[in-house]
Amino acid sequence: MRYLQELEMIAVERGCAGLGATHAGEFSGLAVTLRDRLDSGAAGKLRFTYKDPERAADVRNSYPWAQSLLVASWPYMPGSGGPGPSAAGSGRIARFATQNHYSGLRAALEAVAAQLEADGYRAAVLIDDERLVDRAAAVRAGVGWHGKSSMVLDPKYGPWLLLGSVVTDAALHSGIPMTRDCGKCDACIPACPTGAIVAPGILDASLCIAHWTQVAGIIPRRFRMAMGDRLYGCDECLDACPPGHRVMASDPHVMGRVDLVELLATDDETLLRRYEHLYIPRNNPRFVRRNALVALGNSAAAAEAAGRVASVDLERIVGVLAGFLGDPDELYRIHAGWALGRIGGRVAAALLRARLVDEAAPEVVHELEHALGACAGGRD
Ligand code: B12
Repeated sequence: MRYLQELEMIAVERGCAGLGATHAGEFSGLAVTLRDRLDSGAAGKLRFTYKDPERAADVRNSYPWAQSLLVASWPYMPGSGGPGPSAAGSGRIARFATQNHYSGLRAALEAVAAQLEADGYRAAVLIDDERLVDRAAAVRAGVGWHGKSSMVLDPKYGPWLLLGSVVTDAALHSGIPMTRDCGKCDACIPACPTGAIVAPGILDASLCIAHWTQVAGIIPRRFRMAMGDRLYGCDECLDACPPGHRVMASDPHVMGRVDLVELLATDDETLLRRYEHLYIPRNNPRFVRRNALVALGNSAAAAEAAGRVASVDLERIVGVLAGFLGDPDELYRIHAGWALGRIGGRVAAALLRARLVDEAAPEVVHELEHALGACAGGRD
């Protein structure tokens, strides 16, 4: 117990909210849960822990010597502020990604691992890894409880926590899971714009906006309007969570606002450097630009509807979208076309009509026709 307290001190001194321990045995029922979600489509398109459910459900499959898991939570609020007011041409990044919040957690866990190694034990740091379901480990180690949003919460920081573990062959006392739960509160469930929390504690990733900002390919049309001005991630269920409100209110900083027009003019190398802390599918910046096109259309349409955009700014935005409408990359033509349809008006309609004359790709034609219809009738 004393040894665990010493290790917790190392983590807390480096900024962790807490460190708990649990045995390294299998998480019962987890492999079946992962398989069920894969089979039903609720895992969405991201793989990570779903790549090999049996492996992710028992860390000893990856580390046969493992005896214990030391699990830390990292409060990234205060320190991530909020996105501030929206404006035409401005997008937002979810708070967990406004900067590399994982680096502090990693440094803390590496210090814990170094101490274990200095004391003759084996140790490996696992954060956001395919080989461990971080939330299952955190709950069993007593560092938080499973919220109805599926986030792990603690009483002080609510859901504004990142999680990570050290696997070790030291046999450390197991933590006691928190007895707290969300009680009658279910504020997160109606707060989700796409109904992704399908039952208390169960997220259907295929309906989650954060998921669609992080996968490759075309964003299905029915999620594009719901994305709003989000460039990456989504915080709606976290924002709505009462245990997190105090810490949110204590952070006045405006962070995570992005100039979408500037982003769309930025070269690949610069974008990859700027967002190296984000998970970008195939490390390909075209997926960041795809998100930016959707967010640009939404932000301009919302500002126009509210009478908050100067015509010169709107013209500039329409001009940027028109440029992508002629791009060789179909992905850009599809999302730029949609964004023009979202903004609507005579100029957007004329641009879409002109593009349709030259467009040969059937999927793009279909999207552009839909966008033209939206210009006329306000469809999404
Ligand atoms: C894939 C993934 C995603 C996917 C799918 C998320 C999901 N729910 O599975 C997407 C892209 C949607 C996503 C989104 C986000 N993610 Co993510 N993601 C992951 C990743 C890589 C794997 C998650 C996983 O294995 N899920 C498998 C399923 C089975 O686990 P689960 O959903 O937690 O399921 C548990 C509950 O359903 C619970 N349960 C079952 N029945 C019931 C019943 C009740 C009543 C209750 C209360 C609970 C409950 O038991 C299950 C097993 O523990 C982890 C990192 C990792 N290696 O673990 C990060 C991780 C979960 N993500 C994280 C974050 C920060 C986010 C976002 C907040 C980012 C953002 N702002 O956009 C959102 C939150 C959306 C949400 N409400 O979950 C953090 C969560 C920290 C925390 N405090 O919980 C993690 C742990 C990363 C990290 N190392 O910190 N993520």
